[in-house]
Amino acid sequence: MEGAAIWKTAAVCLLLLQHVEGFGILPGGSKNHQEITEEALLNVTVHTCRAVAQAEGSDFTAPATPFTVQSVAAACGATKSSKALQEAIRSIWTMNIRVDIRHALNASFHFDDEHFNQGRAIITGGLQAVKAANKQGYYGAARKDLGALLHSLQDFYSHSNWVELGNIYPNPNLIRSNTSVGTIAALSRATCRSCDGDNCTNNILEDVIAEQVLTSGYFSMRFQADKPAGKCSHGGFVDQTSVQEPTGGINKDSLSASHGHLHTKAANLATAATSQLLEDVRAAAGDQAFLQMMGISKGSSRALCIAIDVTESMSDDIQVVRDVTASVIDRAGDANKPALYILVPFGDPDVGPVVRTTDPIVFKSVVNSLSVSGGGDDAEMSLSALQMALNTAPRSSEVFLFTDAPARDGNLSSTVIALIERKQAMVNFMVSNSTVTNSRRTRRAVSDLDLEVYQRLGQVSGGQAVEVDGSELQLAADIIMETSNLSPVTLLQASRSPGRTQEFSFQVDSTVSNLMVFITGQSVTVNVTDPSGSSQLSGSSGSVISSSQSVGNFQRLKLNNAAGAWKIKLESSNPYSLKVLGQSDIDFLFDFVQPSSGSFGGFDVLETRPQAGVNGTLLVSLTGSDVATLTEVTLVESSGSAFVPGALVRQKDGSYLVTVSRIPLESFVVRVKGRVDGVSTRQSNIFQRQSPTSFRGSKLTVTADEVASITPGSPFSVHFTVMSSGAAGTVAIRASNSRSYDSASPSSLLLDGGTSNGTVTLTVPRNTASGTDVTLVIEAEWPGGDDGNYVTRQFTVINTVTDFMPPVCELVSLQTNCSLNVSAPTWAVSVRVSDGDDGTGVDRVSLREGNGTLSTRLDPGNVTLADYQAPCTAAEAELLLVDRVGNVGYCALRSRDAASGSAHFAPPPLVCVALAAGLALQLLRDLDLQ
Ligand SMILES: *[C@@H]1O[C@H](CO)[C@@H](O)[C@H](O)[C@H]1NC(C)=O
Ligand SMILES: *[C@@H]1O[C@H](CO)[C@@H](O)[C@H](O)[C@H]1NC(C)=O
Ligand SMILES: *[C@@H]1O[C@H](CO)[C@@H](O)[C@H](O)[C@H]1NC(C)=O
Ligand SMILES: *[C@@H]1O[C@H](CO)[C@@H](O)[C@H](O)[C@H]1NC(C)=O
Ligand SMILES: *[C@@H]1O[C@H](CO)[C@@H](O)[C@H](O)[C@H]1NC(C)=O
Ligand SMILES: *[C@@H]1O[C@H](CO)[C@@H](O)[C@H](O)[C@H]1NC(C)=O
Ligand SMILES: [Ca+2]
Ligand SMILES: [Ca+2]
Repeated sequence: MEGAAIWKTAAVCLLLLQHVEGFGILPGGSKNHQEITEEALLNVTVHTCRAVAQAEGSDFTAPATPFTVQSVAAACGATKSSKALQEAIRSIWTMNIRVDIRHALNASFHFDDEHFNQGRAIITGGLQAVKAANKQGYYGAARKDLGALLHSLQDFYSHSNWVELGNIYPNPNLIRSNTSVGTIAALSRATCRSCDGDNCTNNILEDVIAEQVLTSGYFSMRFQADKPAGKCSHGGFVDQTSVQEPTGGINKDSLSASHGHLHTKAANLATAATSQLLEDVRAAAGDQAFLQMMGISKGSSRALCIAIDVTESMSDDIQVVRDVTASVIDRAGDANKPALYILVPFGDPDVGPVVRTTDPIVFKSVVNSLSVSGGGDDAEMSLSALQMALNTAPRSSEVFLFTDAPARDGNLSSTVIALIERKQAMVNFMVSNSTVTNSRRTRRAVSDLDLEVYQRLGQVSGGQAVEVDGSELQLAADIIMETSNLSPVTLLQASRSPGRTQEFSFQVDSTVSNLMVFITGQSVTVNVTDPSGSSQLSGSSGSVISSSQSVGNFQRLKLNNAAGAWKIKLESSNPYSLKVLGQSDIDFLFDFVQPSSGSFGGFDVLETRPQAGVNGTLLVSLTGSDVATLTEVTLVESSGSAFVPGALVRQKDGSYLVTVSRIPLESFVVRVKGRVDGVSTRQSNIFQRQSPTSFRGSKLTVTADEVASITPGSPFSVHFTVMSSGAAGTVAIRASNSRSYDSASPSSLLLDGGTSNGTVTLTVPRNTASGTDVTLVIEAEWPGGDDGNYVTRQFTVINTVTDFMPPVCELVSLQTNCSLNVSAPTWAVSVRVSDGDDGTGVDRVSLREGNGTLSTRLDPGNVTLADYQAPCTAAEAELLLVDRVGNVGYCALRSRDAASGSAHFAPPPLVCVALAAGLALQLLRDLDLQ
């Protein structure tokens, strides 16, 4: 401990802390939270896809081990979902590692200090929220809650003596609320002796082991921390309790930890426990919903989101939207079927309700049944509708907004931009220019100034704002919505205001097809040069441009695919925007992150704008290829050509931490370049991609409390802090939430000494359904709107759960007709499924094992009756019984000795399924026995 001076900086403490507090959070020689989480997620996803394939009677080939995102998506028959799967896994493990940053010193989150019941409550509370959110279809919220609770679950195996007690299975009671975690050592009971120097192999007391008493290491960074007498410490030189008697520690966080000799066992148990919990989540959700949570869908992994003005003047346009929607859905077919459909009708003052469905037929019929009415004055609530659509849409969605009116709620612009940045969503505005006549004159309903609001949002999001005559709307919508079927990648995006003549270049790789150029702006001349040097003007078709269409203020060119360096020259003095899209599997994902300290100290995904003017960090992952590598990441300012290059550090999991020397205050996009190996020519294996979304840094920093799940009925407060790295003064504050719940917050804050605190108080109405997700946006802005920042917090509403018991089954009748002289011998069984008098009720009964047929019906007493019939060759089956809060039970059906007509009916025994790693996963089949 020669480095006592080390304690002088909190930042260094945090850095060191992360090396000891829980499995590592970044890859290294030992297994860390990220690897444990990813391995279990991929495994359970494979199990689920296998079960779905079996149920559909189709073949399933498990991918080679180790599983990768690509190979799992392919095995699931969903190669187009690989980006969404990667995004899902990333959002789960980034929430997992966040626990070490946001709750570093809270023992309960890490099962330190013998906080077993508190730790278990974090897991079971989180699990209820995950199940409730999945049930409502709020998969984004489910992923966040899941990631956070997995951290604590995994820490149990590293920080407690579960491994030392000789256990070879996970502790099933960590994911159940109404059971005992085990015998926890009394506060007065000694559990450890001092280690023999550095050798801690035998420091847990023999009687603790013999009596199977649970203990965990105490941990503190404070000098002279008061550890209760005789207790084990966490260990490691940051842990100040480990120098007190009994010295040493018991954590298994890494191979070099105090109990590093047990690290591998602990990490394997943590992986098995993670799989066990995921299997429980899957059983509660059902296979299809679980796969949706993982981002896997058979068609496109994207959502089709439409916001539409339904006021009187839209009557003609609505028919166009119906037609276009129908043709987009029909053209998509099964191969490109959107994973989700979202519709937000809006007028004035009414907005919504949001329609969310995965069924194209339902969606078409909802769109067809839209009717127009009212609208009051000439402006409508278009940004409120957009806000609602963005809050509902999954990340990386594309939204289409149809209107013929200006935004009445233009003051929501900054909130909408915050959501666009957070969701990395693309918004396209289809504005049909109508006229309004008042007593004196006729004028355009949407003035140039009004249109600018839409244009700015379109540009920030990488979408278009197209203004067309009503008669051209059909054509424009057809052109713009064509890309919704393509899962497009952005190769280049730029805008100039005022316009000027400029040549842009972009690189096309051989994986790209369907090359398209979109240009908005009045009177823009376009000259495209392909890699061979041939050039062509838009408006004609030939060897470079295969087709070109122009409508309103908008042109779309389709280019002949050719890999290599392209150029495009735009000439206009009017403002214009340019976007080059193509179709390719190779794309990228990224987040701005906040390194907690140094280059290996962990990082937290930012839910705010990064700080402008100083260095910044991005976490970038390539998607859609196992053989692509990243060579360059650059921030390119949207309005000019200034750029900031990044320095790349490849991580063990294949992602890249990228440091840039400066985050611009001006709007910028993220551009990546890389190589695909195994592609023939050198020219064609270099790829370029850009973020459709524009971002910006801010000199304001906004931080807020972490919000766990919220119980409806009583107000709760979220504390936030605004800091300025520049001037002092008064900033405007705005807090909004995705559900329009009542909230109170200051309208401004004086940044005295550069910082100030505030509180948002939010009340979730008492009758709110469990699983409802809420996004809170807290914004701070300097007067004049030149600079502003925000922080978002997402949380799940959860009503108090009192039902911890799964449904049970009871035999009603069993008939066997298995005698040999019957041509197709079968057996049939009927069971009654109920959830007990105090239960929430049976939600779902499904077939888990068995190839017979199951039918269920509700009898008058609200009891579910399940009838199962199967051939005598298949004498066993198992039903999955789920109640309304997601408690999962199993019901074994057996016709063991069918020929003699006797039947065996009983709750299934504990069954151990051996895993390849030599571990066993103890399935929770005994829930109803406990
Ligand atoms: C640590 O102690 C145990 C017994 O207490 C002994 O078996 C083992 O060899 C020791 N390890 C080392 C590296 O000294
Ligand atoms: C288009 O650009 C190319 C290359 O810059 C140039 O050679 C060609 O003359 C241009 N064509 C027209 C019609 O301006
Ligand atoms: C609608 O917009 C188009 C293109 O911007 C313009 O040519 C036309 O005159 C406008 N129509 C009306 C009615 O304002
Ligand atoms: C970023 O800037 C800070 C403050 O100047 C510095 O301490 C840190 O080392 C820099 N980080 C990187 C990765 O350059
Ligand atoms: C803001 O709150 C934090 C704790 O949440 C506190 O440490 C800080 O002193 C407060 N700052 C001001 C200016 O009140
Ligand atoms: C995941 O699957 C692989 C390959 O089947 C296996 O080696 C590994 O043990 C599994 N892990 C878990 C936690 O199920
Ligand atoms: Ca109106
Ligand atoms: Ca129940």
